[in-house]
Formats: sequence, structure tokens, C-alpha cells
Amino acid sequence: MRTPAIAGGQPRFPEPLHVGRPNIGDTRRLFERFEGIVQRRWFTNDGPLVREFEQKIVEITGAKHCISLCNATIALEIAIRALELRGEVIVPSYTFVATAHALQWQEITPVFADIHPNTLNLDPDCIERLITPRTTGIIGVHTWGRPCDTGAIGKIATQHDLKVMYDAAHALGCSHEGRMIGNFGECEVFSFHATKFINSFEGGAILTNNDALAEKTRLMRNFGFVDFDRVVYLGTNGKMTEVCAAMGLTSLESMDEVIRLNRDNYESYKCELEGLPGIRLIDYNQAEKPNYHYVVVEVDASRSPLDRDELVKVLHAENVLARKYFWPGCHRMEPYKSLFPNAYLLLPHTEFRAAQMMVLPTSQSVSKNNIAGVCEIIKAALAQAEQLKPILKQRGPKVKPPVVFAKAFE
Ligand code: T4K
Repeated sequence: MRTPAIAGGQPRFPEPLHVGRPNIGDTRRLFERFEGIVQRRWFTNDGPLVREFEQKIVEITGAKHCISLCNATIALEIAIRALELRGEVIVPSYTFVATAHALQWQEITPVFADIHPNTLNLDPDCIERLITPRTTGIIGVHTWGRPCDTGAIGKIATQHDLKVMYDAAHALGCSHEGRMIGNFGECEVFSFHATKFINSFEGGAILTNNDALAEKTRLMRNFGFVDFDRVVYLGTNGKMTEVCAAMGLTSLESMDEVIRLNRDNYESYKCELEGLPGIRLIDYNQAEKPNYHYVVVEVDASRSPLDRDELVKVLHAENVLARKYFWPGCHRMEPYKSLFPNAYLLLPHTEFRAAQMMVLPTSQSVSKNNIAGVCEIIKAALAQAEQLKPILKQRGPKVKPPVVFAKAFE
């Protein structure tokens, strides 16, 4: 039997396997586009590739407007400002910290609502009790591309006269109740960061069916200019560059192929890990159009011989850089931890789930052999849990094992 790397053996993978390694489309097409950019000497400020990219996103989503931006965090900030959200806005804590930061950055208080333990998205039942006279909106997050309960959230918003927008950073190409994400709430925000399955190096977009909001956000991303010398809004510089649009367009050309590959990788993991005690992949709704971009594993420590943190340590030692997204939850990160030290009391499911979830490497750069290797590591670690426990108790991912222990694996 091979000695696990955590117990002093050689790592199973000589090079790190990452979560979020960028997918690359046809590089010949990409370089042709770069060539065109240089020839045209038009590098940014609403260039032809940016417009083409926006048009393609409109075609994919069926939304009326796509306003491309330099990243999703700035897109969230601009959308929040354009919707005139103020005071308090209800958000999940189980999300990437950008969702909360986009509010706090503008001195709007993110009020953290709990998630539903099954959907991992905002639990509508937890929203209502957090509404105060200062609440102006709700930001749902379609975590892992699995859509929020938009019907229930919309109903609460209407009853309390709140605005709703969605952080759809993970959800390009996904549908909900037969409609593509990009069409819900006042607007939705996509990310095209390098780690997303469709990337523009860095990038984001606001999708909306509201003409006035589209116009306003377009102006806000360019300092509020409507003309050479006329500024009508407070604005910022949130523009997507031509180089980023070139990457985005090239990436979009292989979108269907990448979704097929994501699905294939997901199915392989699911098949390999089936039946392991306490280990379960989160599901995607086959009746809709998921993008399968994230392979998310729930580790239920009451049934699994190792808990999530222990498994992550084992995997890291083997050069598999599994991630604990979204641990520990925004409410346990600064500045929120200091501002709201008791927030956890209202977030039992967030706390519980954030400690269980582990995201495994997928994408074009992860082969079937790699997946089999990752799953072998997990299976072996669970089988050898008793021997591994004493080593795992030591701190840090790369602990030196006692010599006697390493011998037990020879
Ligand atoms: N809302 C939600 C729900 C989000 O998940 C995100 C971003 C946002 C909003 C904000 O979107 P952007 O403003 O970023 O457009 C990563 C991504 O940076 C972040 O975009 C993403 N969510 C989040 C889930 O993951 P980190 O801090 O974990 O990234 P990092 O640097 O650890 O990279 C992840 C892995 O990817 C590494 O192991 C290395 C690999 N990698 C990364 C890059 C950038 C590569 O192999 N090549 C690369 O070029 O946040």
C-alpha cells in the first residue's frame, strides 16, 4: 500500500491540481483577435469586441441588456448604486466575500440571512424576520449555479417594497424554471473571472430587462459621461477592455463543449465517490440547464471517518488543492466579524454547511486519470482514517509523520 503524502510518502501529483484552472478556447482565434485589437488601435472604452461580447451574452441569456464590466465585484457595486440601495440589504453569508463587500464598500450594511440546508441558497423563511425600516433590498446568490427560489424572494420583496438583484457569478448558461439566468430580479451579475468556466481573464456583466437601469449602469461604468464633456451621474471606471472581450468571445465559442466536459467530470467524480459513507456530491437539476462548473462535495462528519478539514489536509499534501468554499462564511470574516460578533446565532445552517463543503478540481486541465487519482486518495484516506487521525491532529497541511507511522504503510 502506498504511504499517503500526509504520512511522509511522495505526493500523488507532482504538480498541483487546482480548483479554478482557466479554460482556454481556440488560441489561434484568440491571437487573431489580439492582432485585430492592435491593428485597430482601439483598446478599451466600448470597443467593437466588447460590443460583440455583450451581444453574445444577450443571445445566450435572452435578457434585453448586457453591460460588460471589468469584474463582477465592480458590476455588483455599480448595480447596487444604480438601484439606489441604501441602509440595509439582506444577503447570504454563505457566498464569496465580494457579495458582502460590494455593499459595505458603499457603507450599506449587509444583513446576513441563513441559507436553506438543502439548496445552500438564501432561505426565504429567514429573510422576512430580518426586514427593518432601513431595509432597501435583497441580493440572492445562485450558489454553484443552482438558482435561488426567485418566486418566494420576489414575493417577499413586493410585500415589503424592496428591490431584488442576484449575484449570478456562477450561473452563466444555467436556467431556472425554463428561463435563463440573467432574467431574474431587477438585474443579475455574472463573473468572467479566470476561474469561471467562461472567462475573459477578468470580467463581469450586469444583465437586465430594464431599459432605464441598463442606460444608468452603462453611464456609471464610464464616469457618468453621456457626451464628450457632459457627466450626468456619479460614475467610476468599470469598463471591460478589448483584450478581455477577445478572451471572453473566444471562451464563449467553446461554451457548449466546456459544459459537456464539466458534466462528464462531474459524473466521473459522482460515480467514483458513490457509496462512501458521509460523502455526497451536491446535485444539479437535470430538468434545467446546469453548467456543472463546480464539483462540490458534502462531507458529513457524523458518518464519514474523516471530516472535511481532515480530508482537505490529506488532499493538499497530495498536491490536490481542494477548496473549502465558502468557509467560514462572510460573517466570520472582517470587517463583519467585528461589526456583527453575534451574527452566527442566526446562521446555524450557514455555519454547519460551511464546515462541510469541499470543492474539487475540474475544468479542461483535469483529466479522467486525475479524477480517478483524486478519488483514490479520498477512498484510501477514509479506509486508513484511524492511522491518519493522530497525524491530522497536528497543525498545518504538510506535517512530518512519526517514522513508526510511515512504516505502517510500507
Ligand atoms: N460573487 C460570487 C458568488 C463569486 O464567487 C465571486 C468570485 C464574485 C462575486 C466576484 O467575482 P469577480 O470580481 O472575481 O469577477 C476565486 C476567484 O478569484 C473569484 O473570482 C471567485 N468568485 C472565487 C469563488 O474563487 P480565490 O480567492 O479563491 O482565488 P485564488 O486566487 O485562490 O484562485 C483559485 C484557484 O485558481 C487557485 O488554486 C489557482 C487557480 N488559478 C487562478 C487564477 C486567477 C489559476 O490556475 N489561474 C489563474 O489565472 O477566489
